[in-house]
Amino acid sequence: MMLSSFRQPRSLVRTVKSSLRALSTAASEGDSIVQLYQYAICPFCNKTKAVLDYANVRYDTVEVNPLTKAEIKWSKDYRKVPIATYNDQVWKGSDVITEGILSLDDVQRNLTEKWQGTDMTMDDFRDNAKDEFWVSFTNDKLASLLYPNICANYADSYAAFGYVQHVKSFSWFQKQSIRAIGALAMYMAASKVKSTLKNKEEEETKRFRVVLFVDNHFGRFPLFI
Ligand SMILES: N[C@@H](CCC(=O)N[C@@H](CS)C(=O)NCC(=O)O)C(=O)O
Repeated sequence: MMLSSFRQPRSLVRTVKSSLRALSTAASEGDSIVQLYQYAICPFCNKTKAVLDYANVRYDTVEVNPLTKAEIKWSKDYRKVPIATYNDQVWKGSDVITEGILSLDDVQRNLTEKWQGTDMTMDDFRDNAKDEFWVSFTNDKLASLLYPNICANYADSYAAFGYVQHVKSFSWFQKQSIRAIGALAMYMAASKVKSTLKNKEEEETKRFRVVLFVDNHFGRFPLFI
């Protein structure tokens, strides 16, 4: 990087700071930041954040009110979380967001640097059997069975929705209503999932416990047995 020798001290400090920021974070062509619309306890959102963190991408989260979804009212055709925006792009769903992130030049550069001295490549990272296994495990097993496990009864479900108390953008009334109604809705949905699984995997679902964490390229994953 070239610095003008006549630069004022304050602007030099600013330049160094922003250079450091650029080195330590990958996301951003310009100063754009990925905006991630999420529920804090949504497994797909947390899976996406694991990718963002691994790739050292700067992002802001916007907590979506699960009762009104007012924060994503601009998205008419896709009403789930996570959704992410970056510059003029909208990425709908965790896998699309992951692909969007991995297609950014800065991210690719940063990851390639991170893997120096290993045999990992971008192509390998995006498409290999081990990752495919973990992505489908997360989507099909972990994500779909997490809610039935944390919302197994109303008390557990109410406890799981305790996260709303920490969302600064929600009013007192929103916190109480999301917690009470959300917990009931998730408890009912969880019961439905459980009865669907009853024939197939009843015992397996009941026995699910977090027993160990497995390291993967994306970070740490809980493994249920
Ligand atoms: N295939 C999607 C699934 C996303 C999903 O099902 N998200 C749930 C929250 S965990 C959702 O938004 N459900 C609709 C709702 O809350 O009304 C992905 O990978 O992102």
